[in-house]
Amino acid sequence: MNKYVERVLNELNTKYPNEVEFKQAASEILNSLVPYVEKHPELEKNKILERFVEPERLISFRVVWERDNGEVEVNRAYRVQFNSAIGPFKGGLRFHPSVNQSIIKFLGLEQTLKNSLTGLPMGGGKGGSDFDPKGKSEREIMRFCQAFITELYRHIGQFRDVPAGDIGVGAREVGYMYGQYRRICNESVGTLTGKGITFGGSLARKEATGYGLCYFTEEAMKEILNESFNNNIVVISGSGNVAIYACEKAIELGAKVVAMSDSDGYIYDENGIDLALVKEIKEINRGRIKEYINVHKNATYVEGSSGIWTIKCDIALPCATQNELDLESAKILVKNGVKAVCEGANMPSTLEAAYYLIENKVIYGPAKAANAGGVATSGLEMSQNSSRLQWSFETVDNKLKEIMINIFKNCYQIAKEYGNQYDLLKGANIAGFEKVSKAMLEQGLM
Ligand code: NDP
Ligand code: 2IT
Repeated sequence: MNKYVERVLNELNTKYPNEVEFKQAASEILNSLVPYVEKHPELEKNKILERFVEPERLISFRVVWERDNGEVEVNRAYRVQFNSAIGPFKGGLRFHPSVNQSIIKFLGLEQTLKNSLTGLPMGGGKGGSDFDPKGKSEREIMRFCQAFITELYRHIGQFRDVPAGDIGVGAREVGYMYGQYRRICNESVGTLTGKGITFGGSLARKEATGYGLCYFTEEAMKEILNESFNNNIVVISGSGNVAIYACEKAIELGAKVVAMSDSDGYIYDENGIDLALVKEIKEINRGRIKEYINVHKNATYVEGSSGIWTIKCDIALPCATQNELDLESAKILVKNGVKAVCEGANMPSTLEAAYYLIENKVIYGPAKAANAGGVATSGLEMSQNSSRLQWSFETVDNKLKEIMINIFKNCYQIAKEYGNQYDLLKGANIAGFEKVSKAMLEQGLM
């Protein structure tokens, strides 16, 4: 291991003993940057890695709101403004009971490299709260979103920091937050992305992460294996925004998707998932994935979501959450002949799982590259807002496809340059970091 990288990782251990997810992300990134760091002594001299892993700003705040029955609730919330060297902070907001400082920091660090890979001028940020949207009424969701923005509004802005959605935050929540932001600031400048289409949202933003994941995977299959989605069997974890639109595009590209999940369990349908039904259950009724078998009696439901990786498939698309695919799952996937594992979720594979897939010559599409289509299209939403225009679905979708193909080519090129065409993880980390570190060096000490 490189001494400089080792020292920076050791310092993180001492400073942040409890931030497990953050240190996992930092270790994955820094270890793969070693060959680049060794070629660029100016990085150590200017303490670029030390600066790169320390967020520019970390805001932690209280959110107080009221239940329908008059009960008062108190939640913790965060916004990490990680790195603005190449543009305004940009990244989603996550509402989930597991949210803590470590998770928000890992997401912010990843976002910095992801946004750099899109080729658009966006820095990295992330935020969220330990608020659990499950079981809350529509009005409770609205009151929480309003209370959240009543604190956060002072820290964001179209040129400063532009939040969007993530787990538990979709168009509904973005709508309530944007409404409150507009009310407080008295301006309509599009400060959040993922907005409704009637008030500045971009067509194809809803589909973008899932579609982009498939564009990336399709290009990788074509380049590396001279294959495509066509006639391949696909397993997708999750059944939220990313999973649903990954499923839609994979089917359109000729694949058969046989399994999806939520945090309770997974469904397996050997005839191919009925996506219209999944949309009805999850998007319209906000129900549970097990309801699927009430309609499709041939399908099976299994409690517990991690077993989904035991299903034999050609392409696996983890689209639920961090660390959902461990070494044991990776071994089963490889044994079953998987050709590609591309990540729709952020850091869904554990470090050991990712390295195992790369070693076994599986096409491994790391999250920061493979799921960058969502934030890239958020960048396109910002462009449309600034120019007071709304582009057609086709225009946005074409730009998205071009961006995803470029991201793959860039990562693949660098992976090959550094000696292993299957190490797209190294490719992505170096490609993303090169631009950010140059921008930091050129802008002086800060
Ligand atoms: P959603 O809230 O729409 O869906 C999340 C899905 O993942 C649900 O099916 C949920 O199940 C499941 N899930 C969440 N937490 C867990 C858990 N702890 N264990 C098992 N399953 C879980 O979120 P998104 O689809 O937007 O996000 C999914 C992933 O994609 C996240 O990692 C996110 O960071 C990443 N991502 C999202 C982007 C976007 O544009 N939205 C862009 C890039 C990445 P349940 O309903 O039971 O909670
Ligand atoms: O992880 C991600 O890239 C997102 N949740 C989307 C961020 C955005 O600003 O659109």
